[in-house]
Amino acid sequence: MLAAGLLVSLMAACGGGGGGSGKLTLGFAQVGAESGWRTANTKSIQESAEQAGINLKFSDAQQKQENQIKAIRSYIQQKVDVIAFSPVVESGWDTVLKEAKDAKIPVVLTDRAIDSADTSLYVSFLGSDFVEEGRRAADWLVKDSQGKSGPINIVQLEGTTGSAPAIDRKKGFEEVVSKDPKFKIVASQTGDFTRAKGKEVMQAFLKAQPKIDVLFAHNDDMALGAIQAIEEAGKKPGVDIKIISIDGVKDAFQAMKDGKINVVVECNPLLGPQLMDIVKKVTKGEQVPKRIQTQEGVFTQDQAAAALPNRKY
Ligand code: GYE
Repeated sequence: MLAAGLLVSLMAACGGGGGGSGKLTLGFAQVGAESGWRTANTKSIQESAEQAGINLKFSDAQQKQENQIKAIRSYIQQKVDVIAFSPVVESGWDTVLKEAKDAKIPVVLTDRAIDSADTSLYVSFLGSDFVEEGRRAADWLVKDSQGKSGPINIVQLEGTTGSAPAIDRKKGFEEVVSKDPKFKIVASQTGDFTRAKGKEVMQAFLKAQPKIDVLFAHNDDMALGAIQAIEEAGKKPGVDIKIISIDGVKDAFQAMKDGKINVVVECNPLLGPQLMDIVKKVTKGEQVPKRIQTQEGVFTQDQAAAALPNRKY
């Protein structure tokens, strides 16, 4: 009886659902749940918000820009303290970000950038250098192909059309391989960053292309889907077709350990702690850098087994 009474009075004291608690509210508009990278990114944001005592409003746009715009508008209406989002595509954000600016709500771009000329529409960008990731992927191939005569036929599985990582990884990779005419990109198509699409497009590549030496996948999930297609076609992934991927999720490390992926360029999804830091700073009126870049590495098969137990995503 006593315990029950205490519980009721405690609940009464906490009434109001956290409103007026003085907690900061962050509205986060996520791209979707398309990849292992994205799942790790979402988890990092949710856990870090909790740890930082920040009230998080979270929405999943299912990879559709119109859903993200709706979510951002609803955060503006709810008068959240800060809006953060990972833009599904690069362009088409000016109108809604202008609305946020007029409402004096700071916006933080997380993971993916936008191509707007008006940089006053956001306070900070937090994420990776995708062009550099593309270059690193190609650098590995250049080294691995030393002394080999061409043509070396490459197929490319691109990320979501119009997204910053798809545009930039393609740019960085092609910038490097185009310097040597022995490299030929014989097919390049989007697999939308998913396993299912990666498999489907790789199946089509295998049917259409008489000789494929290398697959460059813009993310691990597409590479993992493509591995299934390659095996079903009776070929050995990592041997008959060399595979280069980006992200570094555990499943890709396992595939490297198994000899099926040759190299992974790391892209860190654990952006939550840095994001919460930025949220706290901007709401205090402190200056934050316009661009905050994450530190990342490149992993090859011989490093995969040792690195796997320590992977955090
Ligand atoms: O590489 C991919 C995800 O924007 C960096 O999005 C991110 C990319 C990541 O779907 O797996």
